Amino acid sequence: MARRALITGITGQDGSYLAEWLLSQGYEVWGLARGQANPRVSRVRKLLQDVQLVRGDLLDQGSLISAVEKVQPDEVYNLGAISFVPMSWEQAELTAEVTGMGVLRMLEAIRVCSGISSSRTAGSGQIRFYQASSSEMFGQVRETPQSETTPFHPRSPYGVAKAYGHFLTQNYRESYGMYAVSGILFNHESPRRGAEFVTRKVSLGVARIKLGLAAELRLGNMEARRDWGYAGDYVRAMHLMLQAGAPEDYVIGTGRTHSVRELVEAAFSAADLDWERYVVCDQSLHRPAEVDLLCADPKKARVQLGWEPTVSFEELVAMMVESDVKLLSSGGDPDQDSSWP
Ligand code: NAP
Ligand code: G4F
Repeated sequence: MARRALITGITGQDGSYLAEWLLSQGYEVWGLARGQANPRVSRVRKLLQDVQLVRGDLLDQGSLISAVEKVQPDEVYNLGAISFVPMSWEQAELTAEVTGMGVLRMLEAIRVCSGISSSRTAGSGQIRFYQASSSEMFGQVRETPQSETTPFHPRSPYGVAKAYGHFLTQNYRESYGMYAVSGILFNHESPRRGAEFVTRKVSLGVARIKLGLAAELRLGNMEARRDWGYAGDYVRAMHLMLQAGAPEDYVIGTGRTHSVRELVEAAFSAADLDWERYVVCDQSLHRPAEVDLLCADPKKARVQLGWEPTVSFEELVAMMVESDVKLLSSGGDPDQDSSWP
């Protein structure tokens, strides 16, 4: 029988790539979709026709229990979150509820549906759980590169909420013997990345300028450095983590870091444009507390899971610029169905 996976965050970037990867591996894939008339659900229905949807919300414990009961999954991937860091200052409580408490609700749904309690721990054949932890938890980094043993110092309400979810996942593993793991993923991008994140904002900005649809691109902190990889590579790592003999946490990244300035240079040069003519530094886009530098040490994943990234930073940037030039030249709207290649 096909293994069954339930993915929260199915309408997001990672949800789409993970669903495609699991379908290619012979899985029956279910996605948790929220809302009465969520416009992003139709995009999923169009792109991922073989994915089945179940209604539910990370804010609603009962809906998660019903979803787990209905799907009877072998594996649950909890990718749902408020994931845009600046929004976490504007709506800190909502971020805590969805990105933090949502992890508790999902773990509880699995625990209750599996009949696990303090006197009855998980046995073989249990549901395996993946939590989407984040390099934002390292925040003001204590060492570089960052590994599974680097202490956390989150710098945003988002990072704090992720740290809660991370420790809770570890705690359910230790308290109940659940197969529950966290992937500490560094920034990963693609042509399906939300337009609010800097890589996509830049690739869309370059495409608009190239096509004469805009005259400038306004950005915040150009000196921040990130370890940027390709989302299609990172979802393979999520799957590998749930196939390992024992549940453990892993750092996933490329081990290379670039500044926003370098990203901008690469993206404009991919379209034969001189970035200095178009980019405007906008103080209002700076954050109340910044994460200056992130760089992964992915050695454990390489050695224990055999995971390696396949797309370089330069290839990723060129892929995103090319995709957005194509999208906008054909009249596509990045916020609509057509935006997912
Ligand atoms: P994304 O594109 O922003 O997707 C977020 C998903 O969460 C969307 O499908 C959204 O669904 C869903 N969601 C939001 N509120 C929800 C709620 N109340 N109940 C259920 N679902 C809800 O994020 P992503 O880039 O794919 O990232 C996936 C996960 O990995 C997130 O948890 C993110 O924090 C984490 N992460 C991402 C990165 C990265 O670089 N991409 C790195 C480390 C960790 P709607 O359509 O209903 O809004
Ligand atoms: O693309 P960003 O918004 O991503 P950020 O904050 O690193 O978070 C992403 O990666 C995390 C993993 O480390 C995930 F957990 C999280 O969910 C999300 O996917 O910003 C990257 C950097 C920041 O330093 C920001 O200050 O780019 C800088 N930046 C400069 N100008 C900008 C802009 N970021 C955005 N979004 N927009 C700008 O105009």
